[in-house]
Amino acid sequence: MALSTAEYRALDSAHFLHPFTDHKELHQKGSRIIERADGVYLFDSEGNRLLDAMAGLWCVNVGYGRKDLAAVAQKQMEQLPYYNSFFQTAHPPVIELSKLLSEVTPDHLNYVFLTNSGSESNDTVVRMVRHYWKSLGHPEKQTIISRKNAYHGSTMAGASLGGMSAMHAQGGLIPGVEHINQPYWYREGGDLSPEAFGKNIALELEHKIESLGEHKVAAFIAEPIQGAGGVIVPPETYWPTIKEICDRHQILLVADEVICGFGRTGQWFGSDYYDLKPDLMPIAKGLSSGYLPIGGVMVADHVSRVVIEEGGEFFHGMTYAGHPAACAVASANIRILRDEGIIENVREHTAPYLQKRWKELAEHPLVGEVRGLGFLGAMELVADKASGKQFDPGAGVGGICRDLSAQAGLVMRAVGDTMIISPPLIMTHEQIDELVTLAHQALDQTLTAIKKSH
Ligand code: PXG
Repeated sequence: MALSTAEYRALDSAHFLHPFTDHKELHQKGSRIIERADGVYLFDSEGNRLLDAMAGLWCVNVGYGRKDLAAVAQKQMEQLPYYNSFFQTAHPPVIELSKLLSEVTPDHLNYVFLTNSGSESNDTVVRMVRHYWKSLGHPEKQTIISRKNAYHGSTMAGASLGGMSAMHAQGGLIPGVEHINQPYWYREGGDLSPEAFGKNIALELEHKIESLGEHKVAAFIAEPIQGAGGVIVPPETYWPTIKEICDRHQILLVADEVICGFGRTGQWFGSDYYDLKPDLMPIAKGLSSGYLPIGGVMVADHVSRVVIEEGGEFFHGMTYAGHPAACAVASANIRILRDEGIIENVREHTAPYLQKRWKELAEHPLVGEVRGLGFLGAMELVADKASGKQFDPGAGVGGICRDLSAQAGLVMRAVGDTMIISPPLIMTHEQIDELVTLAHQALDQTLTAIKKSH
């Protein structure tokens, strides 16, 4: 089907309900139709080229246009397009992927439960941690502690674990989830140093465990660096304090690596970067670089032992989990990340350069704070640079900047008035320069647009 942009837009508006979208607003504007992609660039139906600083939705880690991944999918679909692993069967791609995952993830994580998405992975986390404690004779250990402004997916359990207030307001949450504050120093740190704030916020976990009763708490879940919440890089004191609290109490630590995994921090996992040693580790996105949908939960040896030896049947699973083509593509993607040295290159060369160049944007009059780590970055747009005063949320400054940025040829994501990047891990020095130049241009144009509207 090759239609004009106007025809695509009309059909899109007539028949397609988009995720996380205000449709009334979209129908007035019309969707941007992305037709193809190569490397770090997207091409739309009007012939525009865009530098994709979001790697799709934080996922296309090896970049677009890998014909070898397409060839792996085709070959696997010809050989065995589908089979399940429910009833005591398996197939070569699912076995190979499970083994590869045990090799690239932290040493104590040697089993994987496969799913089709990050959300399903977090549903699995809820089922598994409760099953684990029940199997050990603690059926009352049910509550999972999470954080405000966290994102753990859009299924009922994912949204409940998440701390997105707008999603919670839509209702339908599952019981047994409690939220503590996030380590968001720039907006919530007050007069404290980042170190003192990080420690205080981590200690909220201890207070929450004490107020709920340790015998009722199953797990704590957190992203090593909050992604969708606005790339919130925790102060250095945060994770060591959290880890120490988890070690001292009988609760499981779940590191949601859906965004931080597969090289985004310059290490294989955020858990490697922060030395978290999680008991469960949900993964998705970079697992297949988004080429096919797949997710999973890595399970620590002491948890898998209970699931295998003491839990009886684990009543949980999805038809397409461990899909042969998705597994084959994920394995090939992991080998690309490993054998082409992509993660080392990010760690040693391109991430330090990206962080240096990205942080130069802090000079801009619109920018209150710039932060980042590895191939993740955030930049807070403010009404007053000195005080950090925010714009009226109704003004939609982040959205204006995102749209002007796309017009200039750069995809950034706006979380409120925070501009976010999470580029493909193959981005070169020259492309990083292009990213920063275009982002600067978008900031200038945003400033002009704001001045005009006053
Ligand atoms: N955990 C984390 C940390 C995520 O970032 C999920 C779980 C859920 O994964 P699935 O595959 O079910 O989407 C995510 C997903 C955004 C945005 O607007 C972020 C995500 C998904 C959609 C939009 O930044 N992250």
